[in-house]
Amino acid sequence: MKPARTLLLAIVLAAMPQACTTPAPQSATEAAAPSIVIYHAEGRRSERVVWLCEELGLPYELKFRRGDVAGSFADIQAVNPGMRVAPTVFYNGELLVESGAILEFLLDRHGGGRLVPETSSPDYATHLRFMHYAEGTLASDAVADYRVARATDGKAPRGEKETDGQRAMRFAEDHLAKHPYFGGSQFTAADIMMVFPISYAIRMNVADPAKYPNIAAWQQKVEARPAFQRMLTKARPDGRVSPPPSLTMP
Ligand SMILES: N[C@@H](CCC(=O)N[C@@H](CS)C(=O)NCC(=O)O)C(=O)O
Repeated sequence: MKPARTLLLAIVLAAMPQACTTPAPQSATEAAAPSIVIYHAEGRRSERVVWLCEELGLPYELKFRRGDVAGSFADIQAVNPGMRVAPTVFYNGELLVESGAILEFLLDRHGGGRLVPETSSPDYATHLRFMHYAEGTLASDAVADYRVARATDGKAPRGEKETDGQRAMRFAEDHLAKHPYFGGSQFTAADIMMVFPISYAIRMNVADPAKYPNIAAWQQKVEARPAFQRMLTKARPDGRVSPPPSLTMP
């Protein structure tokens, strides 16, 4: 073979592997965009996942029957027969339940450090405390108070002695007397977690809102966030649908 032809062949062969390689994705975001399907019921805890996705700018598909909470739960039952619960989320087809765990999972994969303090920060322990306090203490105590009242006289507990739910509200109130957020010095996913049990305790008349002025100011502030407002538009377009009955005032 003539030297010129050998050189040409070498050039062609060197170029071939590149020509056969799969084209690179257009951007890292595009490559990483997951499929997130949120099974939701209006006014329920699945709003937390929608709110977080709105904060992070993460695309998601929202499934619920507008104005029909029972229908929304029937759809959840069909895809998650073992645990009919809102939120039920499918992440690239994988089933996720427990709103706190779902938020942590999405933040680990897609947060890029947003809405979670650095582990070395003094806020980190505060953030973690309220991430878990929201369901582990406040929601469980407020729901227990509500159920006990409904099973007895149906009246809002307003005696001298605090119920467990009221004590859990006071602990949150005292925290906000010293810190602007449940995340500590900044808004974090812990604040997203805390909105549901706090509004539940107030709306159901488990706790007297007049006793929690710091909570009222915090709630106004976090619910004014554009991502919360977008969540409302998409996930609660007609307000609360079929809320459980509030306790009656004694
Ligand atoms: N700890 C769970 C609680 C989930 C939960 O109880 N969700 C309620 C809606 S807010 C539910 O699905 N209840 C079942 C029903 O109403 O049938 C979480 O945070 O995801």
